Amino acid sequence: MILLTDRPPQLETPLHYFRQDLTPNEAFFVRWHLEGIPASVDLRTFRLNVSGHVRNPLQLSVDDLRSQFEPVSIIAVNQCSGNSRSFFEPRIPGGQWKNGAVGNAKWTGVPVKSILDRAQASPGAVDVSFAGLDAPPLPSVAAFAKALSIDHARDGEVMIAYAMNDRPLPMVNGFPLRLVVPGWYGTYWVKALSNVTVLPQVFSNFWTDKAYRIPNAPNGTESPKHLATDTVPINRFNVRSIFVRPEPNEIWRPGRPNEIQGVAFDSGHGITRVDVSTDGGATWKQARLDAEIGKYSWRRWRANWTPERRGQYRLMARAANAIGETQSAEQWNRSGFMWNVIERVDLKVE
Ligand SMILES: Nc1nc2c(c(=O)[nH]1)N[C@H]1C(S)=C(S)[C@@H](COP(=O)(O)O)O[C@H]1N2
Ligand SMILES: [Mo]
Repeated sequence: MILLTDRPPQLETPLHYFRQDLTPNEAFFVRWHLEGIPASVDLRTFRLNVSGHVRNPLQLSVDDLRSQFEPVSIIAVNQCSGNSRSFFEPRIPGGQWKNGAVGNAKWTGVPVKSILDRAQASPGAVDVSFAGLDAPPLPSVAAFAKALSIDHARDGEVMIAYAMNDRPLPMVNGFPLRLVVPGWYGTYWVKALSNVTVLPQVFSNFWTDKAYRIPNAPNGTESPKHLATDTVPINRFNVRSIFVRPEPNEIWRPGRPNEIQGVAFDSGHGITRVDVSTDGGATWKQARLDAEIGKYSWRRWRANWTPERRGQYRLMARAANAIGETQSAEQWNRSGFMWNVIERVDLKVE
């Protein structure tokens, strides 16, 4: 793993792990906001509390979740809003992620809908908030919590996961429970989830009102000289691809056949096409797509290429989805969120 900060821990996944469709638990990226993260959880006493605007408040153990509800599994990409932040120009403060603040895993758990049905959320419910076990260092710092609209929380896909790739969640990825919000940025995927609160009004805290907002403009873009005044909470993934091979500054040999490889994903419409250029964008050809393994999973793409001559090459990749959305030519916002500029990687042939 690539260490960005140690308190709180922020760890980036090295690219070579993306040669597998599912990112191994041991190598999954790690992002926390607050230093006071849980280091152990006693399952004998741990309870998930479901309360607020409900007729039947619940306290559920992890065993209750495993034994009393029908499990569901989904393969889904979890990506940090700030993935690839280091590529923005002008540069943006904050975690200088390259492309590894993302991973694809099989999540197993219980739909939030089933839990809200059992808790009998009252009519008039507006939002559902989700909070975890991590604690702020000072009373003046807001505890980490996020919220979804009641309709989103009840869509049957948003789930409380107790397993990742068929194993318990790693401690740093939210043991024993985390929220999974398919197609939405990682900030909503609350880890070490302990409190679900149904609210009769719109949820509001630092993490929704001040942080994790994007310009209310196409692709969340604004100009450094004219910052947007109208902003909205970050939400669904845009379309993007990532080069898996070659890796930056890899050296390939002239005359030798090679496979260029990458992954692409969006918020669930499905990747339908990826185009690749080996000459800095002058010409493009269509990549082959591997079979889709889930609409919220990433999809692998490949292109054969035999570099003829020695030299420096710029490879580019541009993914498109089923509703015709594609990657941007340029993009900037003050937080360094939602990077989806047409991917590029430089490689030497010698
Ligand atoms: N409790 C809690 N959950 C959290 C966070 C946090 O700081 N505390 N960070 C969020 C952010 S911004 C991201 S990108 C994802 C990262 O998930 P991972 O560490 O499992 O990769 O967790 C989310 N869930
Ligand atoms: Mo994030």
